[in-house]
Amino acid sequence: MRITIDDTFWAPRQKTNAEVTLPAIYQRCEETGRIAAWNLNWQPGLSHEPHIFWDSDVAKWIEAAAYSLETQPNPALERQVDALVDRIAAAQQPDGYLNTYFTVVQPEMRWKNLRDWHELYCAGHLIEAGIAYFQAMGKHKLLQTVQRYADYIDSEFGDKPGQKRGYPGHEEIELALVMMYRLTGEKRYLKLAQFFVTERGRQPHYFDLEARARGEDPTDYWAKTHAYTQSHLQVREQTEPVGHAVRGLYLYCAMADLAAETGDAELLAACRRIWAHLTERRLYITGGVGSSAANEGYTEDYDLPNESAYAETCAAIGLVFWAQRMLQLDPDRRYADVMERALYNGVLSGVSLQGDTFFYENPLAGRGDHHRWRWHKCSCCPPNLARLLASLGRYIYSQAEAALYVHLYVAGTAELEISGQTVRLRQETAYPWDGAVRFLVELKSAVDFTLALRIPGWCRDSRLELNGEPVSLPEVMCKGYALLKRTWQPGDRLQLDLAMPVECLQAHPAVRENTGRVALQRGPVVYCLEEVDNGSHLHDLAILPDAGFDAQFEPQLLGGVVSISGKALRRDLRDWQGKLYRSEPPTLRAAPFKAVPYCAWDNRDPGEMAVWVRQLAVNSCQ
Ligand code: FUB
Ligand code: ZN
Repeated sequence: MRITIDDTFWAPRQKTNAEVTLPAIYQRCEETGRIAAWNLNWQPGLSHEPHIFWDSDVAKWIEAAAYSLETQPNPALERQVDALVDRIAAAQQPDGYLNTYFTVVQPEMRWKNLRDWHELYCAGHLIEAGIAYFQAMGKHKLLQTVQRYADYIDSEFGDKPGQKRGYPGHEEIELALVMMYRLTGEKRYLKLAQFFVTERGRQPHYFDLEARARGEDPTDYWAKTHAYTQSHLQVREQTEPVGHAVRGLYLYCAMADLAAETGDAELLAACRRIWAHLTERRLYITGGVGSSAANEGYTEDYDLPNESAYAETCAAIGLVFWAQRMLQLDPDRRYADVMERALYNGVLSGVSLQGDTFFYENPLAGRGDHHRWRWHKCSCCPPNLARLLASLGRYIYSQAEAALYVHLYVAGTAELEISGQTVRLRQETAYPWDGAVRFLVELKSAVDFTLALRIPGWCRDSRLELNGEPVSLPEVMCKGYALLKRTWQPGDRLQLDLAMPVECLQAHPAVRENTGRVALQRGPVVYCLEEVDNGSHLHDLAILPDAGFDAQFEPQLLGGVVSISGKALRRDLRDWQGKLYRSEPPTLRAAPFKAVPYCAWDNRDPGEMAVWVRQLAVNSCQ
């Protein structure tokens, strides 16, 4: 499928990604030694000692560059990638091994600590980069290099005599191997992915065995539990998301991929159980995942603190990857709804509007001291964001035989082959600021197919017209999609109208911090209040039940966003002079408020921020 995006929301971000973010990441990789590491000439005493996850940062940058080159040719960028590919290929060892850290810093430790070190994780990212660059530009060099590496890994790991029965502590390679299988048709890559996934959590536990082999006591494991790496149980027995969020999400992606390729119903069932648990009890309203910094992951059900939310950008991205895979297996809007929530909120907040600074954690409240950084020692998020933004087109549609699914509303075109004919679907919309979407079906002659349009879960009033005639939505709905099965004619037109009033969302009563608070959402966009618009002490502001929300598009604000204003109350601080406690009720004063999209926060003067805001009680007791 060939996708173009020419809207006013994502297209500018893709442009910034290509023109600012990609060069910025490369420059920072260069400044920190990540590029030079591939020369394999680091020696003790020199600065920029390679780190165990550096290769993954560079690989993700190549992957992002590949997706960007696919849609926006850029000879200078292409030359830069080619030069880097030459360095990487030259760094490959005679046996096929390819890792900067374990070649120059600790060569004697190769494959000795799969639990904590990131060899297989880095390998996975390199494989993804090789595939992406080949698919984008038709260039084989990196693909051949990483395929040789995958073959070497295949010879080292498995259940044959002499092979290691290990698997990665940080999942990633599994999904990359499925991609390699899909590209090459070579079953050995699929089998290796299957091995890594199904071996996980078997007893005796591989990570304990290798700890003993290193002379360590496995009970001294710093993370205390194998749940940290989702290896506390075999994957088929797992029922909830545990441990480090990004690791888990990459594993669930691979489980979904394997279920798709092999029809493994148990893997799919495990994915569905974990998905339900995550989305019903552990998901931030922004699509953020993993509330705790201590394990970069999950704690308990409904433990969703705002200010200390970890919600790593990579985790929201991992959720998008997984949602997309679940959608391919089962086109059910529950997956697309979550994918959309993460994309418009907790993913996009990870990068500044200028495109050159990044959040690692994405809290839902702040006191003015949390800001995006130019670079972080652990810089997994920026290139992850860059590769997702550059490949956004892949998330908008999917094709299932003679059906074209539209999961996201983004102006642009999709061109695909159905029953031997080229079908071109054009979307025109100002989404997410406006819920009106026009479709134009461009064909040479009539074609039978199903066009499936997602009616988002957040939308409570939707209308659809085909060539000016109303379509009865209840009659065509299936799992949240309006299925329009017909013989499409050249020039057929559809008009979808999704009402998007401002909604006050409440959290489950078990989410302690959000008691008495609401979050504002309009369409897929979650809002927040910032000090720059509302003054400080945001905790004291209370939205009125009849707040009179007014949503206005402001072209000059934050690159052009819809802001929400309304009525609130605040306590008067002036009559508290000299007192810490008192018995008189507070004096309340009217305080109009203004909310902006969460994804755009921290792009102006620093200050407090809050997604969840107090609301004066709406209902009395019954
Ligand atoms: O360890 C590699 C990456 O760094 C993980 O995916 C992130 O969560 C961060 O820990
Ligand atoms: Zn990250």
